Amino acid sequence: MANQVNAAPPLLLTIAGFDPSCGAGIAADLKTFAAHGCYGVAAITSLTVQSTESVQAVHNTPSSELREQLEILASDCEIAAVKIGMLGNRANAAVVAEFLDAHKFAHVVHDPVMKSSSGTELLDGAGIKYLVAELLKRATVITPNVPEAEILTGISIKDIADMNAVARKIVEMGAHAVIVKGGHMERAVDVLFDGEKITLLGGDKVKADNNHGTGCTFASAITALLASGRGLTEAAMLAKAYVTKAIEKGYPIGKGRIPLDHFYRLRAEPPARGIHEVPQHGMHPAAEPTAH
Ligand code: PXL
Repeated sequence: MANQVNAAPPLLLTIAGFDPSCGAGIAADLKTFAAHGCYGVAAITSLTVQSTESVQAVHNTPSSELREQLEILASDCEIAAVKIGMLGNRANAAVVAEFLDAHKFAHVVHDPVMKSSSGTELLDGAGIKYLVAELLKRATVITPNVPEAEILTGISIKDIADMNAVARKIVEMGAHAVIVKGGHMERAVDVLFDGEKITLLGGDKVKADNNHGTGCTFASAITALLASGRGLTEAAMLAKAYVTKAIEKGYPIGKGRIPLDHFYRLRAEPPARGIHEVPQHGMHPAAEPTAH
């Protein structure tokens, strides 16, 4: 038994920022990977100072350090898929492009994080330009929310028809596939365009205003599902179902925004059967544990 080597599940890499309250960023990504039966590794683009209430500061990782983090992982592990989140600035975005070119991963899911919900900049202006010019085309799928899709394309979005137009434009701009997330709209419909066909993904709108980390979680769930062999449409649908439920089951941990419950599936389980406390005293002598 001692020499047995267990087979590893898919190994996923997240390249994102760290949120110490662990609702968004790297921590949300790793929880999502684990909840989908995958092993996550991480390279940190930025250390944020934040609580559930606000982002106080952002300290981007020096790009040479980010490069070292990425290369040591790639030289050691077989990475099945990559999820990209907050990049911080252009220098770190460029390191990521160089890394993707050097390794040609099977799946790259890019959540183009630009601002925190409270409005703090999480990618600088030059970084946004670089993302459009260089990173868009390196992703298997990019997952902007409505404000991010507006910034990427310069088109303002009022309804689902606009979301369709924006999705088509993002593919024209070089993306292989895009999911424009409708969480900011009246109806939470996501628009998926894979270069051939538009698919609308409907779902219940849950108390999304007060939640933190939904975008990170959605992109990470898609990453895990693609690495586990699902196609893009199926992965997007299952990821949306997972995020919706994780929002619904979220509980407050501080004074501000509410993180998702990434492990609601574990908590939904009834207690394991057959486990009980064994009384040691007052039993029939024949059932008493042997005295030493
Ligand atoms: O939800 C966007 C986001 C992504 N990554 C990090 C964040 C945030 C929002 O605050 O802090 C690290």
